[in-house]
Amino acid sequence: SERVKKKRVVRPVVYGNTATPFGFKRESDGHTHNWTVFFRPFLAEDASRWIRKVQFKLHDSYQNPLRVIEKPPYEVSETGWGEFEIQIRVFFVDPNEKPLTAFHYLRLFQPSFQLPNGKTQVITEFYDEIIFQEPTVTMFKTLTAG
Ligand code: SLL
Repeated sequence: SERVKKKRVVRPVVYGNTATPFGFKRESDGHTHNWTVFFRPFLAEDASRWIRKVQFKLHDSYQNPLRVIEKPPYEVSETGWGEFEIQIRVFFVDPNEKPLTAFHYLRLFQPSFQLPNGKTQVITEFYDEIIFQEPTVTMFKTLTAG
């Protein structure tokens, strides 16, 4: 499909996870943490204008490991006991624009911060930029529309 020559559009994004320990090991399944993995634009904006959906592929030990999120916030909250790599796939509103794949290693134990209430929280997040090099006409319009 038609592309906008010599144009480049950059979208800063952030992805990562937070985790909080239960403070005990759950008898029924051995789970020890609540966690949330997320993908979001760095700037406050409605990313659904240019993101069609975000897929998070969890470890096979989870039921329905492929989680598809069609609206912001693009995130999955779960419980568990172990760390593993999550594949994040971002699909754009124009299907002619190739989906983006990122990998995030889910952290449950490090880096851990003390909250004012004495509880601990793990936060690990990464800044990145999506570069649309000669985007499709549709995508360019969507990305640059005021
Ligand atoms: C490990 N390689 O051994 C990793 C695997 C798997 C994590 C971690 C629970 C899944 C469930 C869960 O936390 N899986 O019970 O649905 O550390």
